[in-house]
Amino acid sequence: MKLLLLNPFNPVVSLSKIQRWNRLNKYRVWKPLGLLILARLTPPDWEVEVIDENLGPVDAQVLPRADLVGITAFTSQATRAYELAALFRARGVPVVMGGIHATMCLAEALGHADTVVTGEAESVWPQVLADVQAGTLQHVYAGGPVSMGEIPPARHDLLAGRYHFGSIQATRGCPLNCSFCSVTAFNGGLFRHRPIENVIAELRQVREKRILFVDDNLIGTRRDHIAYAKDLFRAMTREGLTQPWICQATINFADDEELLDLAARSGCMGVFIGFESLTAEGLIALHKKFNIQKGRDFRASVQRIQCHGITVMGSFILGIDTDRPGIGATIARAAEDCRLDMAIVHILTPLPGTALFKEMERQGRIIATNYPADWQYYTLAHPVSRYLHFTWSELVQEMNQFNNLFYSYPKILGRVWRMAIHTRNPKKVLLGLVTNLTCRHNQLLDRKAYALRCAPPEATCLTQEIRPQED
Ligand code: B12
Ligand code: SF4
Repeated sequence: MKLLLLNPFNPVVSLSKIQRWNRLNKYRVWKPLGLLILARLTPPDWEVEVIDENLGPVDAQVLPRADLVGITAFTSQATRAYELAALFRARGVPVVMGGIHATMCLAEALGHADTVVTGEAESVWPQVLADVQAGTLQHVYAGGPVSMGEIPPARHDLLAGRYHFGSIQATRGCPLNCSFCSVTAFNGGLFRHRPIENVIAELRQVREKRILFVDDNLIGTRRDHIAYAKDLFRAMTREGLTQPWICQATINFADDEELLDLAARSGCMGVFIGFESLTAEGLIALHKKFNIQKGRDFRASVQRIQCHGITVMGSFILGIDTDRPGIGATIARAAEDCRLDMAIVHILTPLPGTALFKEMERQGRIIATNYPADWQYYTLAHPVSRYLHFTWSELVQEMNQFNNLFYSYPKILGRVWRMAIHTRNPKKVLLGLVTNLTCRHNQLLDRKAYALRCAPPEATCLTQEIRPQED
């Protein structure tokens, strides 16, 4: 039996549109860990092939005939995922979909696939395959939060050599529940940890020289979460598994010197932190009050992390109801003042399943609703709703303003110079330079996409009607 597992590209951000010689590409693609776990869970009487379209688009006509096709998708990949599903189903091949989008939009996904697996798939995937063989495939299989000891090591041997970073996961879920984030809706309210010995055993199997911990929040927020992270980092160092790694974490990463020291010793070279908003009102609107607890000083926090040779990438959200015109430049200046090594700005986007989606839908604010075609714009780089103080083009201008200021060549060089001072490590400096150049290049691609997509007439800001009187 032949199984094809597919990770679709998004034509709006697709690498396949980018010149193939561009050496930055390897830094833009990330191993699809979920599919590599499914490959591991697949019994040996199935021949498995994993295809990541981000490495080059699939031509369904020339692929060998499969007995089953499995497709994963974030929301922004759903448009292409459904196209692929249609191509394979037209050839009589059953298609099963899974992942975050199919879980959050089950009824929609069932209209495009023979079967949908919702939630985490470890507990149900062997049954799906057995049912295919028995000819008794069901429409829906409900996975769900699995016991963390059940997660097998991913098939790291597949797609080896194509990515700059390997990927691994130690925790699932997040103790917080920000209004714009789908993690808690998908992984459940409990923040769960894999047994450390399983993570260590899996780390030995990663082929790439650098590692991305895909965890949404590797360190968590409570004392016991942080104790787990410390034990994990100690075990990595003890076992000599100290290849460079990066992760996502909340800002409290900065608050524990021992944690930072253990992370750095075990190879931590960078952390991605969601700052989201510069104001208390903005953070409250996003349900992320956590960032302002204990009178948090962002700049001091960033510097404490950098003192350990760890670079900090910050992310911010644009278009919150508390944001006002000029916010793009304000964020760029604040990110510079905080001495962030990299920064990225996302447009406030209602992703299905989030509190934000429900709220904006209730208010009738979501206007990119020509589904599934419009899902491809849910990349957080495109406006998809109406915003309180910005029209679509004003929001795009704010985004461009941030990028012009933060990713100008002189600013990039200044940051790389600072990185050289605080890391004293040429490899980290090189990675910092490449990441900065990649962010600069990505936003140039976004601009091309903005130019192709005209704002719909209803893309006014919510305060548009009162503007003439204001003027
Ligand atoms: C790593 C990562 C990335 C990597 C991609 C890696 C990759 N190739 O998969 C990068 C950096 C490229 C990325 C990009 C984006 N990401 Co991202 N990303 C993640 C992250 C942190 C981890 C993904 C992961 O590996 N999880 C671990 C694996 C094991 O879980 P899984 O993929 O869900 O798979 C399990 C199940 O879902 C299921 N399953 C999955 N697929 C399938 C398929 C079948 C057939 C079956 C049966 C089962 C099944 O089985 C698996 C085992 O249980 C997630 C958060 C999260 N917790 O998942 C966000 C997340 C997926 N990303 C998100 C977003 C929004 C984006 C972006 C749109 C925006 C951005 N700038 O970040 C872009 C997308 C750009 C595009 N191409 O359109 C959102 C998606 C929400 C949504 N509704 O779409 C998430 C959930 C984060 C969040 N805070 O909400 N991301
Ligand atoms: S802290 Fe990050 S992962 Fe956790 S809920 Fe908020 S945005 Fe999601």
